[in-house]
Amino acid sequence: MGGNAPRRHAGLWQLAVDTLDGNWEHDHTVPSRTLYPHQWSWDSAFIAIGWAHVRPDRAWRELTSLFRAQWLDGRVPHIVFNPAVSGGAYFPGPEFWASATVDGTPPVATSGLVQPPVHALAAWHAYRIAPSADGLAALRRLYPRLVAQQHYLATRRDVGGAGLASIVHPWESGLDNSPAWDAPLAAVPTEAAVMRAYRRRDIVHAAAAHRPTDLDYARFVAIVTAYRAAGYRDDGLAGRHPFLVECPLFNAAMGAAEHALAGIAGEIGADPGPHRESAARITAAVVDRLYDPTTGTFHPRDLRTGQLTPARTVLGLAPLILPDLPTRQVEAVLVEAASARFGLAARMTRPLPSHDRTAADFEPLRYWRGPSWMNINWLVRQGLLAHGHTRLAAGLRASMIELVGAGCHEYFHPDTGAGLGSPTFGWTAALLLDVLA
Ligand code: 2M8
Repeated sequence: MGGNAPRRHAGLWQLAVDTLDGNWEHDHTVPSRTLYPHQWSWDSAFIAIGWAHVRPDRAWRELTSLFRAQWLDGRVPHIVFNPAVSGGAYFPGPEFWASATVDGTPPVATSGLVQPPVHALAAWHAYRIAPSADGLAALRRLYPRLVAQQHYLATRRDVGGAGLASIVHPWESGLDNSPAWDAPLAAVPTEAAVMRAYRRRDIVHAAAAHRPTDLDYARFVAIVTAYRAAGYRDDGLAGRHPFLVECPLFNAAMGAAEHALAGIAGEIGADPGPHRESAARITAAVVDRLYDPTTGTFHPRDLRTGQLTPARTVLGLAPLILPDLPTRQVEAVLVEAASARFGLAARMTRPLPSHDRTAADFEPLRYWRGPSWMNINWLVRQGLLAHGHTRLAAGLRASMIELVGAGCHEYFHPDTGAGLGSPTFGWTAALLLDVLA
């Protein structure tokens, strides 16, 4: 496998290609053979971007296989289970989700949750990396499915009624145990949360101190149990569901998806107009609902209390990926990003951490509570480029390349750069290719 390896980083490029190749599994790429041996939704989107640089055919197969598992209501499940992998290899496995018992689900077993809708963005990005007749045909096939995904989120998940999608589980944010979820999670009934009739598999493969806690898992399981008991239906969520939050990253992804869909629509001869209008509405709602002028950053809104959650996590920077974010918010987010909390600079040693470095609950080793992750840094870099901040984008890029020098780890110690979690992680490899190219 060759690809357009930039000479200066030929070794790193090859490492990333080998990592992706090692994780390739007939029609998708696993995030990690040990920790995550199935297909994950937003992982596949990021991974498709990497494949576009070296094997565009795989980029399209990756997205196509994911969308083949789309539910009739338009939701794209966050896990598509590989029937060839033992059900016990990952918890919670297919039996726990029991998707086959629900109407409108695909023949393959899936979870019932979603993840940030970065797929249109990824498909459009992948196509521009590797435009071709096959790519165009893939875009045509994907377009109605991407539209259905957006429709599901914009309608059934608009629990707050203000034009934003709610997530019904921290897993839907992709930042599972972020301090952003501490406040809403604390309200999840603990009685249900402490019953543990299951065995975690993650801590067989990764250090328990680098993963969510047992209490986090108990609550994660309790929330899925509630959603599953209602057949994963979304009507009446406000009256019965224990976790309902409007997340800035999730909704920024939803807005960015409309911008990407406008691009795709233009390319395939569909009408981009409605996508531009939806994008403008989502951006306005993100600003209106999730921006806090007193902190100068974005926060998740907990629909159960109506309040913004207090933690200043990296989620707050994500709306930068909205190309039509007003200048006032762009400037405010840049101040937040450049502060001691996150350390963005034209010359920076380490990429952005996942949580405010100055916070008392900053944990440099624990998953989404401090460590640096390539996908979030990639998204922020895209946002910087979209708003013309090329020097900051270059600084961030250099720090990302330096970070992954030690290997395509899942996440990294935000100070030492030591690799954490899976050592051969899909989206780290894929997004490294994108920033190197
Ligand atoms: C992590 O989440 C899964 C649950 O979905 C887990 O911890 O088992 C998160 O980092 C998530 O963002 C990611 O998509 C997934 C697979 O890489 O792992």
